[in-house]
Amino acid sequence: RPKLSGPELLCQVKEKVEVTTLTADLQPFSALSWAPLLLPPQQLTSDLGPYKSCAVVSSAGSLRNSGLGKEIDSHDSVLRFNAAPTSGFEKDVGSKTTIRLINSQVMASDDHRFLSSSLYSSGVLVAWDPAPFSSNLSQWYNHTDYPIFIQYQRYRRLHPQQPFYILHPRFEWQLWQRIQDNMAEPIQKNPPSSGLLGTILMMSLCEVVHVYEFLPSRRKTELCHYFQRFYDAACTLGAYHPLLYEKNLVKRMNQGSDRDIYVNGRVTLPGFSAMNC
Ligand code: NCC
Repeated sequence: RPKLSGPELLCQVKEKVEVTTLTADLQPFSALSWAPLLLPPQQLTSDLGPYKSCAVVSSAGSLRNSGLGKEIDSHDSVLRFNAAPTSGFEKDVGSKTTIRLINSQVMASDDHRFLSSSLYSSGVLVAWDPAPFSSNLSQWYNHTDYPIFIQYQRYRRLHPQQPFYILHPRFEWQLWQRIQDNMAEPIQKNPPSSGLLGTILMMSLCEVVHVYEFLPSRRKTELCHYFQRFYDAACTLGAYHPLLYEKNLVKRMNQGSDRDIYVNGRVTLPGFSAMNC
């Protein structure tokens, strides 16, 4: 199989990965008592954006002492992940949060206090759960990895005004397939990390996307998160998620310079709307 160039890879992702979210009209949700009341009527991509410039802020330890906060906040829309805070870390990660992408583990675990913590109560929430490969929505609904739908219902009832979407599992696996088809070896059959899901999500909403410390800069460290004293190289290299392959793909799609990665931990990607395929 020929190795695709950066622009070819970008176009392939644009053509083959649909950024979709669950809507109230979808089976089996349309037939459940809670879902039509609580799930959004429309797709996230028809409700949000388009934005000119967007920032995706990974949670990597290498953001510490980066001084990137002002630059990150200068974007029209900023995406953050899971329990990553801004308070106390503004100098390095900024303070604007437009969208927060959370995995179902965060929604379900007691330590994150998902239902009550103020961390989650501003901006747009987007959640996802690792669905089994090639399962349909009903199979997944009956066997989610973590209780995403129970927590979603609880949260929506407590915060009825806050926009809150759930990623369609088809998006996870279409993106996984792009990684697999562009790698020479078989990769683990687990969905991509929140980092890559969020990056592609933003490419569907923005003209240009800057991703921070997904490809580690010269500040690369075993510190897992910028906000926690916990060290594990697997946070950067991956274990459950095919993270190293995700990073390989993003490196190939990057339109910025290698120096930009090295100095600023910054990758530049075009939004789908700005691509000529
Ligand atoms: O760590 P996590 O990810 O919340 O980080 C968000 C995204 O940032 C990128 N990252 C993070 C740390 C690092 N050193 N390098 C990085 O490149 C990754 O792209 C990552 O996706 C997740 O993907 O949802 C993940 O969530 C955590 C955990 O569930 C949450 O932080 C809540 O505690 C997972 N950790 C565990 O399950 C122990 C992690 O594997 C993936």
